[in-house]
Amino acid sequence: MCGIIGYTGPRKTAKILLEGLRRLEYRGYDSAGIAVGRENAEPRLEIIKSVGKIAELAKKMPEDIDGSWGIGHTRWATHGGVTEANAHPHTDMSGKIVVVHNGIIENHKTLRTMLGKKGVVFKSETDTEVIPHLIASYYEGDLLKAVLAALQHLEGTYGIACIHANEPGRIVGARNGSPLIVGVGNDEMFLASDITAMVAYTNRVIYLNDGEVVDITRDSYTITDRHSNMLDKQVDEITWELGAIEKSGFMHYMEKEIFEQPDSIARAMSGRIDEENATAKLGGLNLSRRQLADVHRVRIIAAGTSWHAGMTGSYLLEQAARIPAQAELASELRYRNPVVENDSLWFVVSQSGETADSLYAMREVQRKGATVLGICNVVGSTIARESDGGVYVHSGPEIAVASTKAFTSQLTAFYLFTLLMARMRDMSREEGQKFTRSLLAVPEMVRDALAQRDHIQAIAKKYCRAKDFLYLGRGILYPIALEGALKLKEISYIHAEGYSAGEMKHGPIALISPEVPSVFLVSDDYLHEKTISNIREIKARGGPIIAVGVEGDTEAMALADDFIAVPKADPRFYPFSMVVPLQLFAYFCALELGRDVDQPRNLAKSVTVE
Ligand code: HGA
Repeated sequence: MCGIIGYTGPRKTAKILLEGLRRLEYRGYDSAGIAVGRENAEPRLEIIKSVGKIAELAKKMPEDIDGSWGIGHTRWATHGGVTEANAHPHTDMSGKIVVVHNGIIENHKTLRTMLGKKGVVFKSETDTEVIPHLIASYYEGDLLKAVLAALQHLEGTYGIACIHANEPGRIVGARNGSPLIVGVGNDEMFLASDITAMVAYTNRVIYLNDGEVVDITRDSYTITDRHSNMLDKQVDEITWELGAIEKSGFMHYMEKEIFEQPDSIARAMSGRIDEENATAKLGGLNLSRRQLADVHRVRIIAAGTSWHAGMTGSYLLEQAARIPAQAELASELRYRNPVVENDSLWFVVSQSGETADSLYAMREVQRKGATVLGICNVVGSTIARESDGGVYVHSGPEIAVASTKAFTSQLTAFYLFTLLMARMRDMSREEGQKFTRSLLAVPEMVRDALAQRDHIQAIAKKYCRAKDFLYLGRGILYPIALEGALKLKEISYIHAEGYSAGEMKHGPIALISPEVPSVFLVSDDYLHEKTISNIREIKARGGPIIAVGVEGDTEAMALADDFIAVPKADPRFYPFSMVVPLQLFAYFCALELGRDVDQPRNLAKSVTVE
């Protein structure tokens, strides 16, 4: 959350910053600002801020604004309302020291009082503003030294970028808990919260770790720890290109990402299936066969959509590999003083690999001796680096705030892991081959589900004015019902509840009326009849039914007011084909209601604050 960009070099700085912010906008979009430095006889900084999206900031940008270094920020407010005064960058009293910040300074009240006593007058309500004032209190002509001294006082999380009007071309950055990446160009340098902001200019990056500080000019960088000890850091090359973060003819990133799923799922399993032995190859787990054989329980830490992927994974692991498994909400687990058993293997699932709740929960269980594997999309992210091993899902950049393709790739990772574990236990080669064939057929299944686009759009048009929805499923489709409801809430702002269909009669059925549609996920497995009974219960009370079911299910078709068919398959794999119609349904409802699909209100991608 919150996006930071810094640039120093010969190009038009304001343009680079604005472009970078547009790419980072999915991280936060309630207000934005930039500071650009000009190297004249009397160097000066120009600061422009605006409430609203980057487009609003762009409108305020003077024609002639230019400079050779600067920083920018797109905000998702945590402390202080959405106002221009609270938008970043923030400055010290002289206006010469300028800071952008991602994170939360937890001791900001104490620091405010301390600085106030020294005569500092604050201009904003943010926690961030203490940082430039603190730096100013130590400044004696060297920005790096002053930043290092100021950092000693800060408690909480931060990724910061800082400039001084009198030190042209120099940017100092520091990281503790919020991502920060250095981009190394030819005669130019970048600093940003994520790679998307600079991939148009360089593919050479350095990932900063917590506790590291970087000092850049257009042709140099030095990285130290907070005690000025020099660090020798590796420069990584990123392999994906600009096209991966463009809309490529689609109206929204979300639509593009939904339609990319046959490819992204195929990528997630590419090179990881051993057809000969009907098992999976997951080199990144860093666990021996013996260690894997000793796993008696799996626990999965995640939040939001990733939690739904983890929950689906837990059902599958239990069913197919006969390993007890449980998905845990990261924000709950961390403060529950969790019991870490010796024979448990832990997973942490996070698209960005930066989700604060999941990261802190992971650290907590690692502290208690757990081995934690990461399932992440973003290569080099904090969770990917700090976990004990894991699986990259290779979805490619996911820009829409509502996750779609990362979800199905996370599912793929769990299906691969289940295959591996099951084959080490009770699953026969023959059964393994059947499972493998089904897994390899998933991209095609998803393609078939996507072909229902127009039909789903028509259904969305019919129902999108409803105020409340219920999403209902049983067994492995229960987490998919939760995911469907979450998608609808996130982007259309329609209230939706996901429930286990069997749980309806224990309370939620009281909500049923002709105004409250229920979306049912109907498998053709051992739960089919039970689910059909649940549909009848709703129907008897006048509730409209939209059913996502299997081709040829005449019973479900006859009962439902609207039916979306997916091809018949091994029922364990329906989570893939059934989540796709729910993604499309949410997308078309949001579109019909004129919502901001890619950047829904109050949300941001990559939740890097608790
Ligand atoms: N605390 C700062 C930065 C917010 C942030 O990082 N959000 O993700 C503020 O409220 O401005």
